Amino acid sequence: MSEASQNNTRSLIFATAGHVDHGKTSLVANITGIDTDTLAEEKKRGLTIVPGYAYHHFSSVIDGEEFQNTLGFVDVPGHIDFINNMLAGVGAVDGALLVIAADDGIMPQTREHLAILDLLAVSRGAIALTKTDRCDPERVRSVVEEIEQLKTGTSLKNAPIFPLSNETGSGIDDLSKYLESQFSNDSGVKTAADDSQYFRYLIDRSFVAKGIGTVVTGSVRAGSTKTGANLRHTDTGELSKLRGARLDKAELSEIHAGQRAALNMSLDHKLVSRGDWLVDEKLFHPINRMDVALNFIDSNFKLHSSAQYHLHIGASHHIVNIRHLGESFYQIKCNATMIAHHGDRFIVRDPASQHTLGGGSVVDIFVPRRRRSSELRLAFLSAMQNDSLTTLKLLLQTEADGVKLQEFATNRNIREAQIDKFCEQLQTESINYSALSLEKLTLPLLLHEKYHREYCKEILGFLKNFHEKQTSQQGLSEPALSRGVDFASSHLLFHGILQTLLDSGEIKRTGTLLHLPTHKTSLSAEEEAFLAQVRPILLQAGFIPPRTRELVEMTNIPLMSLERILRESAKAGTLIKVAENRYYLPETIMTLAGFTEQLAATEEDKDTDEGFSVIQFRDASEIGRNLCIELLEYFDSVGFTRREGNSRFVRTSKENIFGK
Ligand SMILES: Nc1nc2c(ncn2[C@@H]2O[C@H](COP(=O)(O)OP(=O)(O)OP(=O)(O)O)[C@@H](O)[C@H]2O)c(=O)[nH]1
Ligand SMILES: [Mg+2]
Repeated sequence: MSEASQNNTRSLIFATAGHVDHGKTSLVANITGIDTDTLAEEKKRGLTIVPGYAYHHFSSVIDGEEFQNTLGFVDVPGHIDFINNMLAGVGAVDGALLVIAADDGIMPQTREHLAILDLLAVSRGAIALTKTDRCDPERVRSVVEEIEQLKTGTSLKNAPIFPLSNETGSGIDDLSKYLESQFSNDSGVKTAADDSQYFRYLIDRSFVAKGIGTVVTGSVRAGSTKTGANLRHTDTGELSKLRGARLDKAELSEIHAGQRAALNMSLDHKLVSRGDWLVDEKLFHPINRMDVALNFIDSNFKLHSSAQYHLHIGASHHIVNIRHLGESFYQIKCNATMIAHHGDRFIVRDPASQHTLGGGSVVDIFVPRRRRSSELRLAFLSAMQNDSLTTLKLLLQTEADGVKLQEFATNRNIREAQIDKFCEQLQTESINYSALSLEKLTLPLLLHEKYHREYCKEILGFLKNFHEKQTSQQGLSEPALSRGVDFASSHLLFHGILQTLLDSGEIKRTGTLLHLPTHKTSLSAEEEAFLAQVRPILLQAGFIPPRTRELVEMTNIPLMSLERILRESAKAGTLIKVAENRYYLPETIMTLAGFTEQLAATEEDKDTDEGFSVIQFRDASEIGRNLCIELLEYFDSVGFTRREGNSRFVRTSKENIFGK
């Protein structure tokens, strides 16, 4: 096959399934001409151990247009000992070929594999009844009847049954034709690049090819990419370049969802294992916990929250704890990192990995730290079970904390352009919301207008009341205001709401103090005179302003009066009180905040995640240790920095706290 026009290439991947020795590998060989049992041990023992891969290429013409189609096969082992390999093989396929030998009939792994396909919701498929050459027609008829019963109520209930013989070749053409016909029924068969999702590719093997370097094989589960692209390897977090791609023997310059492909990557092959992913940088999000919808085969099954279960997701296998949240929702926790997105299917097996217990689909990879099984959270998870736009509408109605689009998009693997389309649709349907830009998030938080208005009303009402009672104070700092209105949600959300009020001019900021625009404390003549005298002194002193007692000497104002005027000035926002005996000019605090941001950024560049210490702050600023502590505690108190043990982190940019 030469390089095909990308828009007209289509792929479907089928996994075989069924009991050991029932003829899966023989059938794939009959359809594709490829023997997938390539390992010496597989040849010696006459059975499949690891998944094998084979392709059947054919072209078809629809409405005068020619398509290049590829039927890919993942041939899995049937032997119970290799169930893990079977699970890795069926983790990312479009359809299944359940193989049952007419002489044996339905056997344990027939049932187990069908149950697994059912839990993975694989509904496209066919059932091959092999070895009919060994049985009389009566036997074939009775096994067909048994299979009809077996598949009832499973995801493969509509899969037709094809009696055939791998030995004589009878019946194989009918099955091949049926599989080929899956391409004319266009449901779910992707052709051109899918631009609504980011690229994600599931790796099943990696090796070194002579003269080429690391080659990985696997399947594109979403999106598309071109050679030359940089992709994130999920296990190491390394960025690696896609040097070339092949589909079977054809060189491709672009690959898209639904295709299996071998990729030549600039990665050390020893670091790559089955189950790792290559993903668009924007999608990279390893997790340790996820909330899922999970069904157990045995409805009486009792889950033990301390037990360690086996999770099979994509092509990887993890040891996990499972906790019931409510209804059919569970939380899965893993010490190793997992890669998953909304809708990914998985299988759970018992602690001894002897039985398949159940399976389900990922609901949310952003798990809240608190109230993990609250009614609100369960309602959130239920809403998440809808298509993206419906979910977004439901969440806007119910989430008083708003919907973080960034998390919504990453969870569901939705590209920004597609998110924009959803937002346009909300506007078309006159759903009113505010888009708050939160720091560190490229996509905004959407807050329904009904909640937004309520928050604003509370904040404005509180400020009005405050001004009436505290006439001499210019306003409150952001944390004080948040405490004042008893804001229960994150400071990021509070900050976003304040920003909308600042933007609309409904509130103003003087220094660190937030207030209604109409409110202004008037300075007495005494205070004006005092400021005129003291400002130059403070300006001159820079980062280390004189203490109150020193100011007494410098200004000749008696201590008691000086303390009173300083207090009044701080309330009015013309000076900032950092410690009991130390006041700063607002602009000096702003400069110090800028200095702090730089120090934090330098430490962040070191990638240690440790923030900066008082000692580092002291050495960099040349301010005495005690004053450093006072300054940093002040920064903590106004919400600019955050302390964790001996480390400090900048919480938000200085403009957000001290204005521009
Ligand atoms: N007579 C007859 N023999 C068959 C047929 N299909 C497969 N066989 C034989 O059955 C044996 C097992 O076939 P395989 O294709 O390796 O079976 P499998 O399902 O791939 O086995 P595992 O991968 O180990 O689960 C081989 O000796 C085949 O030649 C058939 O339709 N008729
Ligand atoms: Mg086999």
